Parts: sequence; structure tokens; C-alpha cells
Amino acid sequence: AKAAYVLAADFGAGSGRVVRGALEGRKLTLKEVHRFPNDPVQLRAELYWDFLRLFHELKQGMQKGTEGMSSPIQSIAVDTWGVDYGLVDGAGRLLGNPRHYRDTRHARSMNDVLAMVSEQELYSMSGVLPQQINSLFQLFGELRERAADVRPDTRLLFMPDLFHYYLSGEQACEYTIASTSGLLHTGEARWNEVLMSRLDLPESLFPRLVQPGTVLGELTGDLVQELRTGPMNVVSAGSHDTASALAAIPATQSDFAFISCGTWSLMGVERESPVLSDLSHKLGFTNEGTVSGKVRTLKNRSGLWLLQECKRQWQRENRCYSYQELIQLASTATAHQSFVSPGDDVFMSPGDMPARIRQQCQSAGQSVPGTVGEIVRCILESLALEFRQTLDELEQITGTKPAVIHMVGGGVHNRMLCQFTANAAGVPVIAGPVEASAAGNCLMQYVALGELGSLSDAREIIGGSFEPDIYTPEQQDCWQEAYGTYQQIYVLKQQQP
Ligand code: LFR
Repeated sequence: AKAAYVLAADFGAGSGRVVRGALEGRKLTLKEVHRFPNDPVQLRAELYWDFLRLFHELKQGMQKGTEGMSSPIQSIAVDTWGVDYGLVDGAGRLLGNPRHYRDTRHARSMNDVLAMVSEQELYSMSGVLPQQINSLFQLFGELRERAADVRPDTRLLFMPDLFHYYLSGEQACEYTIASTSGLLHTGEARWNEVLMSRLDLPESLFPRLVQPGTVLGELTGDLVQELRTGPMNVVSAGSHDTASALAAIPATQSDFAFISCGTWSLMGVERESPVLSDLSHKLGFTNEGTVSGKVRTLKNRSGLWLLQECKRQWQRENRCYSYQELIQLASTATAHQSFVSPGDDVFMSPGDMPARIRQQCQSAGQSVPGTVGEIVRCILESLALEFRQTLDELEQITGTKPAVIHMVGGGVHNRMLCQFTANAAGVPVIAGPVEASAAGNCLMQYVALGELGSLSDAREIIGGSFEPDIYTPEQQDCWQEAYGTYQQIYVLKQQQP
């Protein structure tokens, strides 16, 4: 069979890449053609994404991905991190750079909304856990600040939709990315007008919703000329990176938990219907849409963010380490000395993370990690213990204990983290593919193009195309003990009245 080529642009919160996918018979291969950093920009008190730069990188990637190819590229799709959006005016101009979800102002907007609609109500109306990053809160705050800029023909587009718009001229919001906003009806591809009217959000802001795997249109003539790529389709695949990553999990059984680990770690299970109990709310689980119309019940916590920020801080202090060096240092540090709660709010905004980590260890009466190796070890062990905690909670809220953990995303490179996770969780970790978001993005393009029939078809392709690494649990006794300590400090204490 002749190969069918597509381009997948996957923007993470820390870095982006453009990948060329080739489907030949039942085998998918990925070739990374362009990779670039994605650094937030602080401007006065505000934190932004540099959209124009990101669009430039996208174009670079498209050029590199088509250069020298004798076969045509059939389509392109973009997936990105969740919740963030841009506004465009009636002429299609971008109304300023999209705000970053880590902007500290969103906390206030959330409080203002919660004064109007309670947390419980928001949770049951949207299925989405109220968290300050949600588009709903961001938008509420933004509209108050710049009400005059919003006209009847102003439109909101989530990050991937924004890229798709400037590639194709078509305005639409794709379902999986919209499902991170808190603005849809629970588990449905339908804007929540009830919520909009209660919060005075103009319905006119919201364009039509499209399903994952939809051909939106064609690359504009201007871009075909500028980039010399030849014509291609612009597709809404799974536009949320997490939805795309889950589409590329080579699961052969249904009782699995997944961890998509990058800057964030998203851990959960795939289900037919959302979990909306008081317990799942209290434990911090949210429900987002999958590419096949199911639900992902998951916890959205910090992943490698802590490590990334520590690395940046050490760089500022003129101590530059590669990730490999950091892990090497961690491997020589003593095990199970101190733990942090990686998802704690104190770690949310950028800054001197090593200091915050020491601070948290100290306030919890633990030994304070001093060396770089000790800090890195503390982060990785804490992440693994948090995964174990989440696994237990998933069992509590769904009644089923997952038999394995599928881990995908950049975190898979971190072999120490994978092994720690298996050790802490007491179940095997099946790790890979690393570029799950890009792979899932490609697969849904093939579904849109009619090259593949369905998601289960797509998952089989992943199983036959990538060899996973399997980690079996080790050192169960000392990890069990560590888990007890972690729970004592960060879980049980909080449950006491
Ligand atoms: C992961 C992710 C999460 C989302 C977070 C913030 O990259 O998409 O799913 O909640 O970014 O947008």
C-alpha cells in the first residue's frame, strides 16, 4: 500500500512539535520535523502565550514537513493544552495575545463566579471540576476587564481552533477542547446556554461545535503560496492534547488507568458516562470528552512542571543541568527522605520552586532536601505517590480497581518516574508511546480522511506500530511504607475537621 501522509502539530505548555505521520497499511510511523520551546511571557502583571511566535513555529514546521516530499501531505491538525482561548473580532483579527492559565488573576475571577453559581452546581451542570484555570472563569474575568472590546461579531476560539482558523479561515470549536472549558452541558457536545445566561456571557461569542475527526476546510491559498506546501485539508482531530493522547493508548483491555504525563499529569479512566458524585467532586475529579464521544474521568494535577521549574531556577543561578544529569543525581540521593504534594496551589505559578519545595517539606516536619539530587528525587517520588493515591481514589469513585496503568507523554522518557510509579502503585506500568498526542492527532486525521474506520481500529494500529516498555512493581514494602507517610502528611491531615 502507498503511504498516506499527514502533519500533526502538538503544542504542549512547555514545548511544541510538528510531526509527519505516515500510515502504510496498518503501520503508523512518526517523523518529528520541527520542535520548539513554548515560553510564557510575563507582561506587567499579566501572563500570556506568544501566539504569533507559535504560529510562526507552526508554519516553519509545515514547511519542513513538506520539503522534499514527492507524495502530497493530505492534511494538518493542531492539538494543544486545554482551557486557553483567544478572541477574534468581526474582521478575524486577534484581539490580543491569549492569556496563560497560570496568570494569577484567574483565582479572583473564579471566586467571583462562585459567588453567583455554587461549586456543586457548576460541577453537575458541566461535569468539569471548578479550577481557577477553566476557560469559564478566565472568560468571566476578561469580559469584565474589556467589555467594550466585545461586539456582537466577536468570537471565542480555543487555542487549537484559533490555529485552525488562521490556517483555513473556518471558525469552529472542536468538542474535546471545548469540553475543558466548563461551558458545555455535562458529557455533551452542546454549549451550556443556561450557565452562560446566569453569568451574563454573550452566547454570540461561541461558534459552532464540531466533532473530533472533522475536515474543517482547506489550507488558505495565501498560505499554500507562502509555504509552498501544496494544498491540504485542515482537520479538527482530537484538538485537546489529552484527548489525542488517550486516543493513542494501545489498550487491549478496558480496566486500565492512564497517566498522560508532561507538564501536567492527567490520570484517570475512560468511561461511558461521567462521574458526578459528591465524593468525586470532593476528591477533585473532572470529566472531559474523548474523541469517541465517551468520557474521561480524571484528575488534573501538576506533572513534570515542578521539575521543569526547578531546572529553570537552577539555570537562573547559573547551574545548568540536562534532565539526564538531574536524574543521575537523583539516583544517588537517599530514597524516601521527604515528600511534597505536587498538585498543591503553592506550586502553581512560576518561580523559585526549589525554595517552595524546601518550604513545604519543612512545614510538614520532614527532612529538608538540600542538594539538587535530593530535590529531584523528592519530586519524582512524590509524583509516584500521588499517582498511587489517585489510583486508590479512582477505585473508590468507580468501584473498579484498574489492573494496569498506561503511561504516555514526555514523562515516559523519565524511566525513574515510570519505575517509581509501578512501585508505588503496585500494578504494572505500560509506558509509551512518548508522542502519544501527536500519534492520536494523526490517527484522528486518518479517521476524518476515511483511511481508518474508528478509534478501536486506531488503537490497534498503535499496538502494532510502537513497542511499549513494561515496568513491574519492585520494592513493595518500602514503597508501601512511604505511601503511609505521604498519606499521613498530605491526605489524612486534610480530612480531619
Ligand atoms: C495537558 C492539558 C491538560 C489541561 C492543562 C491545562 O497539556 O491539556 O489536560 O487541563 O493542559 O490546559
